[in-house]
Amino acid sequence: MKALKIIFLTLIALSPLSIISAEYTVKMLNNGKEGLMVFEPSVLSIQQGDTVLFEATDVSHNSASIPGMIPQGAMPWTGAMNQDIKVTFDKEGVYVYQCTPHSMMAMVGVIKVGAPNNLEIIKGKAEDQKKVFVMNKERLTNYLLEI
Ligand SMILES: [Cu+2]
Repeated sequence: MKALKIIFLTLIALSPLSIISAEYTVKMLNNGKEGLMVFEPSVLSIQQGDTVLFEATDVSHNSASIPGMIPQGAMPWTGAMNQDIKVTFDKEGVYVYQCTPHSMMAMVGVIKVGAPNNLEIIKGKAEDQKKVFVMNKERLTNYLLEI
């Protein structure tokens, strides 16, 4: 019986799926530490399998991945306005997302899952994305410097 228990515990310890995944919360805010229309925290470092709850703290926001700014093969997401959305990150890499109505105000966020193996691609795309911003033009560039 004791041997079985040890085998069982060993299996749990060795199985990657059994590692307890963490859950993080990102708030969607009209006004945060970094200014107007921000996700907080704006840059998040998590592990594969972790979940992020994008919380509709203030109204008129959503969270949506930006096409071409997530790892290849990763699942995109588009949250509804004024709604919480939970996203589980199963693929390693850097993800950039935005609030759709405030994309011009650079209401964007960055999530690094495990190793940032697509960072150079994302940095290249960020240069194009910057053209959309009418304010906070350096925000995304600065976020990516934290990765
Ligand atoms: Cu917004």
